[in-house]
Amino acid sequence: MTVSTKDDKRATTPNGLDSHDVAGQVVEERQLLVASNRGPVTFSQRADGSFSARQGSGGLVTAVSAVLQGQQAIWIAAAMTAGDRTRAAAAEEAGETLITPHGSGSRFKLRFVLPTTEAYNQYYNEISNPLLWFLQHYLWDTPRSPDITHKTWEAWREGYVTVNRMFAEEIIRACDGLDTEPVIMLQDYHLYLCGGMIREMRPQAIIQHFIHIPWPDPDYWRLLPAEMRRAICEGMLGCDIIGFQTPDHARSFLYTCEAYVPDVGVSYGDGTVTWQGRTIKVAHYPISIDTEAVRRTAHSQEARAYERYLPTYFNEFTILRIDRAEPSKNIVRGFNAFDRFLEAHPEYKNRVNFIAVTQPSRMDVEEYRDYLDDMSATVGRINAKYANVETGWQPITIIMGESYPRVLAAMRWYDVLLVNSIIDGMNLVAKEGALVNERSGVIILSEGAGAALQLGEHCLMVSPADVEGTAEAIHQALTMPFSERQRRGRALRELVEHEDVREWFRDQLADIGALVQSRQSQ
Ligand code: GDG
Repeated sequence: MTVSTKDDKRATTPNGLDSHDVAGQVVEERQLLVASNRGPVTFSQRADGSFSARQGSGGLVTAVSAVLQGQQAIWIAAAMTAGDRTRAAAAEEAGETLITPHGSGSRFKLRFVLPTTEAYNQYYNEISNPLLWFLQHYLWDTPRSPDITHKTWEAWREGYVTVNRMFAEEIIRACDGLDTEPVIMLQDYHLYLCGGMIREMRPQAIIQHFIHIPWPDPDYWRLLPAEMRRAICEGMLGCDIIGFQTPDHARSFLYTCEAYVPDVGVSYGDGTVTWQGRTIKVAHYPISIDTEAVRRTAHSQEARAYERYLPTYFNEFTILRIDRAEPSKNIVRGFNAFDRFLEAHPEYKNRVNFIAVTQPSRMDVEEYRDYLDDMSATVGRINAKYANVETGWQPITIIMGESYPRVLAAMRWYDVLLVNSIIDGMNLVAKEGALVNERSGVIILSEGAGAALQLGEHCLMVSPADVEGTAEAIHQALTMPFSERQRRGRALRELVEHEDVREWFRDQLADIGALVQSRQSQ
């Protein structure tokens, strides 16, 4: 088990790591190799041939970039854009194995995996997102989908397996030539097979895999053919430590291994799986945010520039939501709940605005395009129903596009933040809102968000499909006495301040350190 205690979590470096403790020693002695589908930056080539690097969006990149700021880690990612590919080709031509993302302010270096467009498309747009993400967020309308066909199998073999192998091989290349065994930290559902592949090629490897998204019950995994779900579990069991956001998801993984992997031993008490002569630790590490950086960005010049135009969207009361245009975030039901609230409480007409800051996401997947259409159609319907031609009031505005300073600027002023995900690994927006909001805003939080475990007590909790209950929560939030808003707001802020993303990182490293020590003493 973890050997560190709260007391020895002194923050002495930018990462909160102390070379006197186990976590600090790990990074001092060993190279960190982080692998994720999406890299920390995407490259574009300027007219003069030079490259610019731009930080990507999404919860994983936001969190992992934060903890790697001060690390000389190597980040292995798939080249996702034409700019990435050109940058990788330029590096190869120059004989560089590692790319330094100039301008990102980071110390880490990058190595790209370069699958063919076809293989990448099968891995990302046929298996990872429509299949695995949908499965792990219970998004299927099961009487109708999914259909696992020969095309799915083709995408699995030629896409998912192929790209996972490319990642594993690139990681092995990055290990070669290092004096000490590096620490490999795999990220998320795109790389389930990677751990097993690395283990085969390098039995002594130290591998940790963190899953940012939920892990459903074994019954739901049955919707995948036995060969696929078993390959996923066994691939993951190639690791030494498997991390989830919540104890429930960790437990669910143990159940799934017990159900589908032959000859495993599962200890629910210890949180371990024994398989093929090794013991794999399964634990939970709730992710959080880089509180200092989030505050800094929320008050940066770039964010302040939005102070002029964002308030034009606000009203006496402002409800805010911030998400990728993503079915699991339950955006359409959130709009419907607002519609129901206005029906039940017409006295709020003209006085409350709902702002949805939305980033189009995974537009290569049909369900995502359809979902964005559903969002627009719902907003159109609700706005047409209530719009007031005399005052010019329209209840809902969608602000589309990508800008992290803008979302943080908007979070400073909400009265209500709506986070009603169907299910969510954690949900960083809830934590960012809790930290930067300056109006003692109330957070309406889904019971299905991992964040509920830590923040739930001070939020208004809703069941994600409960449109009526969400409408009532909106009313409760808007009529809440200010003193109660303040009390809740303060409690939320303090909670987030005490659970920085560095703790998430540190706790994982401490467990890796303990593992390395126990191996050395054997
Ligand atoms: C996955 C899991 C888990 C928002 N708009 C922009 C932007 N953002 C930032 C937010 C937040 C992040 O992106 C989104 O994080 P979430 O946690 O809300 O959601 P996912 O992207 O689904 O993340 C999730 C997370 O991984 C971490 O483990 O919490 O459960 O699903 O920080 O503020 N960032 C940029 N531009 C925007 O327009 N750059």
